Amino acid sequence: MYFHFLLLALLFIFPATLRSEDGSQLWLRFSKQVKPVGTIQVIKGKSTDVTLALAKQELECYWKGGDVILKLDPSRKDLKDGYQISQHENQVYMIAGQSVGILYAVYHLLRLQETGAGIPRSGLVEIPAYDIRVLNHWDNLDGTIERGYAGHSLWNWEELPNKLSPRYEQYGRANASIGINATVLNNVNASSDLMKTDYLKKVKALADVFRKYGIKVYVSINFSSPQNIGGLTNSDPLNQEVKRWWKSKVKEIYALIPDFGGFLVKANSEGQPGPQDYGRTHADGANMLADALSPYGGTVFWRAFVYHPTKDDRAKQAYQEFVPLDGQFRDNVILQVKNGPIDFQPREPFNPLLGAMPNTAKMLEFQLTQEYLGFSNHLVYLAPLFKEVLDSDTYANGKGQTVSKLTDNRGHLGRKTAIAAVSNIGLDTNWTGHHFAQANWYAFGRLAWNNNLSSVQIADEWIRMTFTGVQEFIDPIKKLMLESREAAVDYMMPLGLHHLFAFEHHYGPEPWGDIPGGRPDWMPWYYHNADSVGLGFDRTVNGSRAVTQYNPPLNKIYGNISTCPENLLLWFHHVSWNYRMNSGNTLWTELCFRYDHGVQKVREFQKVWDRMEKYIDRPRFLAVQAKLRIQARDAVWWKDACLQYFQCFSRQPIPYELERPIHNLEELKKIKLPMGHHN
Ligand code: BDP
Repeated sequence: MYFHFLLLALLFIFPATLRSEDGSQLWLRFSKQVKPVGTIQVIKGKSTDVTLALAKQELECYWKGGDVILKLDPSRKDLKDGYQISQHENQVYMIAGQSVGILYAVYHLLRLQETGAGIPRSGLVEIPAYDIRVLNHWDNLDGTIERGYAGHSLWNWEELPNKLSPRYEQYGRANASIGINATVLNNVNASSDLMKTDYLKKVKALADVFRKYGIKVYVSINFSSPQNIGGLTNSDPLNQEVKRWWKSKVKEIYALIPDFGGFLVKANSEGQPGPQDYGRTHADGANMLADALSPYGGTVFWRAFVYHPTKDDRAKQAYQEFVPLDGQFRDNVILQVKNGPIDFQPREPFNPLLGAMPNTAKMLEFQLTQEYLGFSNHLVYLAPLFKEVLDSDTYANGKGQTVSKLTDNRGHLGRKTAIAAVSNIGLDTNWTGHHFAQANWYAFGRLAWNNNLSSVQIADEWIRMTFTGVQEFIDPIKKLMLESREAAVDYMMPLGLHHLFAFEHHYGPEPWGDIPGGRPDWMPWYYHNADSVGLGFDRTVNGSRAVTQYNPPLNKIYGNISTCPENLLLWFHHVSWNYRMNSGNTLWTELCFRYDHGVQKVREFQKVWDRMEKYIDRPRFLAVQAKLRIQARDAVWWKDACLQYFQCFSRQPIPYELERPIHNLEELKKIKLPMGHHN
């Protein structure tokens, strides 16, 4: 008994030292305070809100400052689900229109506490940049995750709705702490089964857990559901019976989940069914679902990721398909557009659709799961990629129309705004496989809340909360994180190269990849076009003309080899091996230096990391160290594979001052499974 008491006391007094350092707590590593310092007062009128109660509880547990007053003020509609925080003497005053705003304010306060920052004298007001800040899970009903590298799905469909894993609460809390307020539970390559009543009850069970955290549940639907599970003869969106089927399905859903968010739809893309199967347009399909959802306030996210194996450049197809439909979508449809015109490559120009279709609500889709960035083995901090896209000027209607401005609450058409990211989380103890991949989940939430935040600031916050406030750790690790995306671009696909991935797994290099009779637009040669003359995809007016989808002056800037940014050069141009780059190097030499630079960077990251041993716990230190070793080996693999393969065309030596290849090209061609990746 006494022993137990002692143990309990120890746990209470030394939580930080006894805490298991397995990454499971993410950035939420607040230590419990022993004795409350101040009082927490709630002014809430008649509300008996669980979210408010949760907000209060979080403060009571972790707040080490003085008195706090939480005030719900329904008249403050201007705040949306944001909040206002001010400070008078030793008392913090927080106001929000809605209870979720109070919860967000509480996490803001705790973040300031953990990072050692203070509340500005003048106070602060936070209003989210986007209304819907949503994670897309590509989780299948059998528990696997498409492109998931952090274990199985969090959702245990077999045990639901009766058994609720404690992970569901933790998931809700983690998302709420960064302002994420929506989740799409299942894969865009959707099973119709999810629309069956048994499954909808499971969805309801999850929605009931997440509600407290301000998170609304959405699902991906299979467009052929009426036919697949409803017994109808087709799923034609203009068929009255089909419309009725969806209407009654939606009614059933809202009876179970009154605040259900809506549907995400991948239609007529990569073999998925859709309205075009019946000669209808994407607008016909989206509007039919939108009409079913609209009486309940539901939203349709209609994906623009469509392309077909035609003769025309894949990068052009979504634009060609959707631009003629501008203005035809219902108000509760948002077109969900991947950040680039191809597919989540290490670097793409922004998707030209984002600067088109002025009469259609559009939202960005990012990918947190590192399908094309080394899975959960490579340390790649993605905030710089997100910022690059958000800050891109589309020149829609002149200068200054950035992607963020056109998609967030400043540019909206009186409709809801949204931003999505494909999740990188699974059942792994540390949620994301790589401890540093947590930073990408964190960064997405923070940018969805405020797209003006900088990559530096987000990294700084995240490091302080996740690891330590010691400056000797923060400075070098922040630098490493900020350089990591460019390093990955360099060792994988520098200068605008893209899609050199192995077809089977998208992990390692396969620039030689070719499946006889396979779809050309799934083959690396389709993208790199290496030949004896040079390298790259000619998308100028003399080539595929994809440049014409960009607003002036971007069409000219990208279309002219001497003004095209070098980091996108081979995206837009077929460039001769001896072309002079800005550095004075030829294209071939520059390519060699870039690949080498990427490798050297990862070697440097290893050195930086090893010096950090004394500042953090051993388990996480060792885990990251092991991952960096894999990344370093992979970087060399990429460099050796790509340079030796392209050398067959350039017929020039790798500059002699650079490290020589250590792999034999023919051996590399035999690799079938991702190296270093556990299956
Ligand atoms: C590609 C993935 C594929 C997804 C598809 C999509 O390889 O698994 O289904 O995107 O976004 O990146 O629909």
